[in-house]
Amino acid sequence: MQLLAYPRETTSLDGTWQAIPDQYENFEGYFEDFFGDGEDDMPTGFAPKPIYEPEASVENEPCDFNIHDGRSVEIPSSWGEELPEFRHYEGWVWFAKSFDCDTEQSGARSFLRFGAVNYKAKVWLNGELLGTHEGGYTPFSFEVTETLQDGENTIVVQADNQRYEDGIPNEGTDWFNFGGINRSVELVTVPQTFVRNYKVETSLDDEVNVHVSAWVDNPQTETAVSVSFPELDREFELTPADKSDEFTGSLSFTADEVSLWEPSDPQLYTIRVATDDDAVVDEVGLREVHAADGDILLNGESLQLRGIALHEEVAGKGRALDSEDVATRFQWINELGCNFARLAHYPHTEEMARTADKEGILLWEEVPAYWDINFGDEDVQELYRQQLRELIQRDWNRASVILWSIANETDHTNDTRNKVLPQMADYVRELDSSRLVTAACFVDEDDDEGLVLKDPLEEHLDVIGINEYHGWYYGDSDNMKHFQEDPNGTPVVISETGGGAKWGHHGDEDERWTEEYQAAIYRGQTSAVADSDQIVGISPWILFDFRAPMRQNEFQRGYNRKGVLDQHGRKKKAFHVLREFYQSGHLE
Ligand code: GCB
Repeated sequence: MQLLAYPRETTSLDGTWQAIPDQYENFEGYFEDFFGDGEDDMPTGFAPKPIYEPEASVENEPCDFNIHDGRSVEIPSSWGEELPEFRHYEGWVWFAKSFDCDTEQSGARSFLRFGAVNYKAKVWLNGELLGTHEGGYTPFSFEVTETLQDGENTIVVQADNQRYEDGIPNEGTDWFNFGGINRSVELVTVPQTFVRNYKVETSLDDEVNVHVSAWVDNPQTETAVSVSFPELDREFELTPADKSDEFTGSLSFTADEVSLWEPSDPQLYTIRVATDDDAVVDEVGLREVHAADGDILLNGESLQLRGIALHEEVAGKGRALDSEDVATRFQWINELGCNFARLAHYPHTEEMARTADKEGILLWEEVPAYWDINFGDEDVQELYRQQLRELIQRDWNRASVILWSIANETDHTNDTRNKVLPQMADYVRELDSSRLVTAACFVDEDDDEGLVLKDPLEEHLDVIGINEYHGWYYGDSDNMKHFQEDPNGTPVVISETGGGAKWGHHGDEDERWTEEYQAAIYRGQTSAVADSDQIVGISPWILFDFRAPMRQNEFQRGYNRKGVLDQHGRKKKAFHVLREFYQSGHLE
C-alpha cells in the first residue's frame, strides 16, 4: 500500500545534491565494495575515497569516483536541464546527499520517499541498499528506521534513464526522456502504528453516503481508527475489515448538509483520519461519477468535457515542475474555458491533481502504456500493475480525477494486448471502483460504415477515448461527423485531435505549419464533434509544444508543434478557436 506523504509534515531532502554521470556503468562495484568485504580488491585507480570516515583515506590516492565529489545540482530536477552538457544523455547518474538527523527528536519510524525518479532507481542509505524501483513517474518509499543514524546520513541514488524494450513505456515515445530525480525527496517520520493511506468514496441515493477505508501499518488489537469532518461536525469510528491492516466505515449526510464537489463549485472539506497517536489531515471533495446511457454523470448530472491534453514539461526545467509552474498550467486551462484536462501520457506530479481539486478541473490520469508494450511478458504485466497501483493509491482521494486511462494507442489487432488490457481494466476496478476506466484508442475507417470503433477493448471500458488526426495526418478536419455512433452506447471522449503550427509562422489556411492552417483544422475538428450525442467531450492535442526527439523538420527542430501555445506559453491562433468553441455552448 502506497505511503501517503502529503497529508503529513515531512522533512524535505530537496536542495543541493551531488551528481556523477556514469556512462560506462563502472562505479557500482566500487561503491558496493567500499561497504563490503570486497574493499581490499578495489583496483587502485577506481577506489572511492572512504566516504563516511574521511580520515581513513590515503593522502593523494588516485580516485576516479567519489560520491561527495560530483557536480552540484538542485533536486528535484531533470539532469539535462541542470547540466546542459548532458542534455541528450541516457544512462546512469549517481546522486548523493548528506543530511543531519536527530533520531531522538524524530518519530519512532522513518521512511525515505521519492516523488519520482526516471526511470530506474537503486537507493542506499549510509551504504545499506534500501531497494530498487522501476517506473519514472510514480512515488516509492523505503523504511529507514533501522538505517537512519543520529548525526550525519548519506543517501545515494543510482538513477538510470535508459529506455528498455521491456519497460513501461518501452523504447519509443513521442516525448523527451528527461532523466533524474524529477520530484521531491522527503523523510517521513511516523509513530510505530500509523495511517499509511486512506480512501474516501462517495455514492448518492436519497442521501450522500461517504465510505472511508484506512490502512494502518502495524495495527495492534487495541488500535482504534477515527475519521472526522470538522467543518461538517461529524466524527465516526472505523472497524477492522477482513484484511488485517484495513479499517472501514461509512456515514451519511442529508443532501442539504453538504455541498457536493463539482467544477462550478469545487467544495472541499477537511478530513482527519487518526489512530491514538497518529493523524493524517487532508482536504477532499464529495462527489459521485458514473457512466450510464452514453453519458458520464457527475452527481447524477450528465457532463460534457471541455478539455485539453498536456504533457508535464517546462521549458528549461524539463519534468521538474514547481508550484508556480503548476499554477501557470491551470491559468492556461482556465483561460481556454476548460472544465477537463488529460494529463498525458504518464502520472504527472501529484500537485496537479491537488490543484485541479481546488480549481474544479476534471482530470483524466494515465500510465505510460504507450504504443508497443511487451504485453505478453509476465514481468511487464507486473510492472504495469505496479504503475497503475502507485498512481491510483496516490490520487484516489482527488475528487477531480474521474478517469483512469490504462493505455494509449496500443494495437487492437494484437491478440496478446486484447487479452491483457481487459485484465488491467479489471485490476483498476479492483483498486478503485469509484471512477471510470478508459483508454485512448483508434477509430477505424470502413468503406461501408464510415468511421467506426473496431477495438475489442471497448466492451471493457466505461468511456472510450479516441485519438484522431483528421485534417492533419489524414482526411478532412471535419471527418468525425461520419463517426458511427456505437450501438453499445459507451460514452466517447476525443482524447486527441489537432495539428501542428510553429508559433509566429503565418500564411494561408492551406499552408502546413502556419498558425492559420492549425486554426482551420481546429475549426473543422471542433465543428465535427459539436453535434454528436455519443461524443461527450474532447481533449485536443495539446496545450503547449513539447520536446520530442522524433520531430526534426525545419519547423520542429526537436519539438512536437501541436501545442495551441508554444513552449514559452505564447498563444497560437488555434488557442482562440478552441476558446471560442468552448464559449459557444456546444459542449455544455
Ligand atoms: C498521438 C500520440 C501522441 C503524439 C501525437 C502526435 O496519437 O498519442 O503521443 O504526440 O499522436 O503528435 O502525433
